[in-house]
Amino acid sequence: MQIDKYKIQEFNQGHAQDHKRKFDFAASSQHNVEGVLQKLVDFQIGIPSWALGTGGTRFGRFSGSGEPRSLEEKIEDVGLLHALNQSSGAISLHIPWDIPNDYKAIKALAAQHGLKFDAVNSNTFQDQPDQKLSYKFGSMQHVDKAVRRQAVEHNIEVIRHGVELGSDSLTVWLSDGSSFPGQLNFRDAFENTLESLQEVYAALPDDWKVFVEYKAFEPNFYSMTVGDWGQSLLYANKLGPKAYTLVDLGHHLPNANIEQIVSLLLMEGKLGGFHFNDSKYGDDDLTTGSIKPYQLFLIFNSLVDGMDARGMNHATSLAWMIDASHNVKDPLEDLLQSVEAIMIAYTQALLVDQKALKEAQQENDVVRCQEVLQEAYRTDVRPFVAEARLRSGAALRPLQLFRELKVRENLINERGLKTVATGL
Ligand code: LRH
Ligand code: MN
Repeated sequence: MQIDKYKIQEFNQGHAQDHKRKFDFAASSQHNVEGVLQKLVDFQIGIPSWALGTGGTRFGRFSGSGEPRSLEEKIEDVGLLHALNQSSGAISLHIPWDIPNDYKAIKALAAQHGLKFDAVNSNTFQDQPDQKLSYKFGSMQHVDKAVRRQAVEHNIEVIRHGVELGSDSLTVWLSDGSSFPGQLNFRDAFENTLESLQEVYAALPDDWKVFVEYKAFEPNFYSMTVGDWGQSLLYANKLGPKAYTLVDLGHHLPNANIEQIVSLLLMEGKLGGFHFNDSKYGDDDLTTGSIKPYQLFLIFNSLVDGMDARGMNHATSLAWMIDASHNVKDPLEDLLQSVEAIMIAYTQALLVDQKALKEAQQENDVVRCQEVLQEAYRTDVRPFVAEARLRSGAALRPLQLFRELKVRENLINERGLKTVATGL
């Protein structure tokens, strides 16, 4: 299914007056509105190919309908999102869930939808049917050199797929760790993992990056061999200038101060990118901004402050990606809400009077510091995000148009009721 441009223009005409009233009001009390809007137009978020179907838990999966049956249909689905918000201009593939069988055709299809290929993801957290050695006790940490070798070769194969598709980064998330005290020698596990990552690093093309994604627990529940930002930074520093850390918002211990972690990784020049989602307890992979929107704003405040301090281009310097799993929502509606939440948090952060905040911090005027931050957080920035969409040829209200055009019903007619997408 494709959404015709005129359907979007027609929809926007119906909402133009209401939008103009709200935008003019919002813009009247802000400065550098054009600068903010240009940053929003340029800001593109990578959509995970593994989150276009319905997810589940070990207790069950309630299948959705009209889910993509192939990589081609996944690219079409991301194309639908991008047509509606012009902020979803990239897809992040997971190998072997999405092995491209015809690189040329897949690249052409993606280009047709205005999509790039973001970071490619390796998978040594599952055993594939034709796999010789099991990853039950880990992959790059494994005590058996042959298992580590197998994991390295898989990552090099993933890089090869990425090069063919025009991607320029590899995300390595290792489920490696232990579930019981004594099961693992932490030092050996670290050194084996570092040695394996060094072999993968050596295979990276010159202009590529490798993102080392950390996670506090699951599927191992006593230790994870890349368990927190410090361990990920240790690997990235020991690997070299092409290695960075990747922050998945759901991969922290309860009450971790993620905005501080982000600020320090950025200061060190070792923050590679994000997997945006939200959570209340564990790695819940819920809709971004659905549980802790203030934390998301504070993270973007750290990002804007840190990126401007290093003169970084906001849109292109980091990998902005979503990583979510949809157990009860329509996957596409969930992703539309996540992109909206990210754009809102970014806009609020762009409106923070950083100069006033710095002055208040220098005077230890704690109350004033909070007032400056919350002035931006409590500003309804949705008219700015909508105006950026309007200027990009997208819909003023993507979710409403998604429903009015009965996109899911159309996909069901095209694909059938009981189709299941590969992924989580
Ligand atoms: C691990 C993770 C990782 C992906 C997987 C799908 O929890 O966040 O980024 O490989 O989810
Ligand atoms: Mn992730």
